[in-house]
Amino acid sequence: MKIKLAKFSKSSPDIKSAPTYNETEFALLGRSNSGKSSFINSITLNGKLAKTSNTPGKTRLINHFEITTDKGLFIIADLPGYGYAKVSKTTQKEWQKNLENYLLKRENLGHCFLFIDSRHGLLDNDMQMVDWLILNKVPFINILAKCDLVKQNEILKRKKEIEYFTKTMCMPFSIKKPIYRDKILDFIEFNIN
Ligand SMILES: Nc1nc2c(ncn2[C@@H]2O[C@H](COP(=O)(O)OP(=O)(O)OP(=O)(O)O)[C@@H](O)[C@H]2O)c(=O)[nH]1
Ligand SMILES: [Mg+2]
Repeated sequence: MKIKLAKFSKSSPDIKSAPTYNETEFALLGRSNSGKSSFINSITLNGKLAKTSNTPGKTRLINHFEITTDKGLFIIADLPGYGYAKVSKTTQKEWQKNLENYLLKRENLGHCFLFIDSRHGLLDNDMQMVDWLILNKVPFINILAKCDLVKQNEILKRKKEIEYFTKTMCMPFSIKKPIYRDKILDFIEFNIN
């Protein structure tokens, strides 16, 4: 599958103000700083499309992107990262509720991509997210992000651990290694209408 055009659509605070689409949407989910926005830039080969940062908590709104390919259009939703330590527990809970509401009600949602930093593996709040996704039957796969920062045997170990715990596939990814990009695009192509 070839990307023809990638366009930012809109930032929305919640599902009510989000743009509606008939096309399949992939929602990026995961801790703050796990590499979600960088993934968009890497997949679309457009380094400036989504804002990335060394400071966790960069993405605080739901950002939609429309991606035109030779196989049709698909949507990416960049969701606010969870586990951002610098905000109060009450605010974190509010964000989490907002996130869950989005995932439960978004009609064109295909799969969630759950981002896990390969250096840390599944942390407590990731496990809670996984439990919630399974309980609510929200389809997801895992993205083992920043794979360039760990050794090959570590990648395999983490991948196995994650697949065992989540009972769903885990795809390694790195913005520095094009081979992973091709595999994700194959997955998306297979899952768009
Ligand atoms: N080495 C390496 N660094 C990465 C990779 N992906 C992302 N990063 C870095 O990790 C940091 C965070 O990336 P973001 O894409 O902004 O993370 P995010 O998940 O969107 O974070 P929030 O918006 O806070 O939820 C940035 O400094 C990126 O350059 C990767 O594959 N390899
Ligand atoms: Mg981000």
